[in-house]
Amino acid sequence: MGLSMTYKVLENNKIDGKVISGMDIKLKINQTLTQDTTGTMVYLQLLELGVSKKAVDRAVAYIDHNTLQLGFENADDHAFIESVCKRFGIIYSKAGNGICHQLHLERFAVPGDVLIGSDSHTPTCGGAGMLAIGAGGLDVAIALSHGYYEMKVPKVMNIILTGKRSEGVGAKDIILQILKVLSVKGGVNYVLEYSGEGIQSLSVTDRATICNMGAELGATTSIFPSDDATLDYLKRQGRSEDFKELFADDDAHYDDVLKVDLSSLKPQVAQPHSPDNVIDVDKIEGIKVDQVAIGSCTNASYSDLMTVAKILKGRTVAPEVSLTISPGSSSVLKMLTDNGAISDMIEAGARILEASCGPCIGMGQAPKSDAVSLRTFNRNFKGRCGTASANVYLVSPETAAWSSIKGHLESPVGKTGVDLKEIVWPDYFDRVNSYFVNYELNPKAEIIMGSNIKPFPLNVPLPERLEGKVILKTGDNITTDDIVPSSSNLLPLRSNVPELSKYCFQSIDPEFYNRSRNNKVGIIIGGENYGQGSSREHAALVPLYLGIRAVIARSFARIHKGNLINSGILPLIFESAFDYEKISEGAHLELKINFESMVIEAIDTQNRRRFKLLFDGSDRDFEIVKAGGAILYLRGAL
Ligand code: MIC
Ligand code: SF4
Repeated sequence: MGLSMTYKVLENNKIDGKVISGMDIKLKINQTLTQDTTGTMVYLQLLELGVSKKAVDRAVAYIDHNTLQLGFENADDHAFIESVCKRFGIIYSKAGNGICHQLHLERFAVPGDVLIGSDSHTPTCGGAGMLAIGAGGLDVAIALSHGYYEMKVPKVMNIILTGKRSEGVGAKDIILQILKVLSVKGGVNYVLEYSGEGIQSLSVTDRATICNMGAELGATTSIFPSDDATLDYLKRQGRSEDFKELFADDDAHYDDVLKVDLSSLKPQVAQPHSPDNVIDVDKIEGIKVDQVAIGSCTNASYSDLMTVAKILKGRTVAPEVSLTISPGSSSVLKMLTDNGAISDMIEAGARILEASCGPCIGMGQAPKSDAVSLRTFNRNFKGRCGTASANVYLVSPETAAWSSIKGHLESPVGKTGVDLKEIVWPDYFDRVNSYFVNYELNPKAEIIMGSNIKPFPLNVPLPERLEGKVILKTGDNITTDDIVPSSSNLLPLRSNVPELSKYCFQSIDPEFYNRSRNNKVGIIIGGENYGQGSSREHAALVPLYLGIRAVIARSFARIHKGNLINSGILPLIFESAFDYEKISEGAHLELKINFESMVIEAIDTQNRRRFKLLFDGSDRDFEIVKAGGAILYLRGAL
């Protein structure tokens, strides 16, 4: 039986282990990326690991999230990250250069290579045939310092795209349709591998949009073949030498197959408050819109924004609508400026924002109370936009631009009067270099630490008997935004875990902080897909700081589980779903941990009820938790 693209790349990069689904594997990492809100922790941990140079071919540190400098904190974080880049020879991408995933696709994605990044949307580079995986900060620090990443070999799902989409249906509509079918947990433990005649009509940036939102499916990553379209894109980026072909074998084995017919696909919309709450736009057309925000790592490429410019040209944004546009990169912004597209957007009444994450991570543009906000972004979790009462709908750039003109949600199909089929690319994309600084390795470079940068918490080795109180019991699909919210006020605290801890679970249970503070050992009970969403390891470090030693859930999202393990917090699952129902908040649990079998016997001390829990990880993961987290484990192993 032949190999999938995923397994080919894993075979090529394997240092140790077998490429068999469910087995542990140690992978050589070619590239790493970090962004600023997770980057400070990555680099604090890198310094703690005590190495003097990086162990990957290419490492890039992007400043793209925390670019709103309301005080000294964000700028201090940037200075810290830059100083680490100087010491280790890491490429530094200055604020203003654009969003890490868009930039990495443009400048560094290499088909067939392996990238890990401290951001859940790292899989965006799968659009160019790269195996690009989002991970926790410490995993990226270990890849940077030791050159490897350890993971369970995922299953592979083949998503076959058939037919051709109609004009006005965007790549975003394809991935929204897949979310409708598979749900936010449908991709957990899978790599999604695309094939079929339908992919021929998708450019690399279309493909990147689809891979980007594989993160919302919980997938390990998503990947497209590296074919003529990939070569064409790389040529226009001036780096055809990076091209390598990558296809699955004709008789490749897949664990699952999903067929999506593009010819019958209509524009889609994810309704509040989950990316999988998807419906055809024409089923809810007419909803009055207050804000439209176009941009993010999902939909801010040259093609996306040229499509928007075409729709806006010669028209005016509806009177009560605020339309913002954030380009994905400085190069995209420059090309749109030079070809007049920005002029068309401004004449239509759009607000042009910096090339950065911006409103996607609540860095400005919080909508008014109870607003309806249409966004081309990838997440619409409640409150993430900065306004708790707002309703965020996720749509394609085509639907967003058209609705901004109409003042209400409306499908653009057959209505815009402009040709939306293919956006003609320039022979060569502009490549703005001024925001990239290529630092050379300099072990003597001084590390600059602002006063807001505090040490990260370290755990202690796991005892064989753990007694703790259930501080919180949650339902299903808890996001990392629920655990550690992000907003323009809170993002500057990403380097200051003690301060950030005051906001832990704020929107779910404002008393969580006080209850944990007054308690010694805490336990959280979670439902299905606990910790979905972002890669922020703060969602583990902050609970650790507040004394949480175990999370018992019905199931976990991949990156968050990795972050719990790296922090020495036990990720446990119920042997029987019935036990989830039986435990209540405030219960006092005694956990007897069998270090040999990794089976945990739990006793609810109030009613003496006994039940079994299982450690949700590999033998090595268990060793890490036993040691008190990955830093202590590595110290012991070296
Ligand atoms: C996000 O989209 O939630 C973020 C901000 O990019 C996160 C990273 C973070 O929390 O800093 C992600 O997706 O990993
Ligand atoms: Fe930035 Fe939003 Fe993409 Fe996260 S999802 S990297 S915040 S643009």
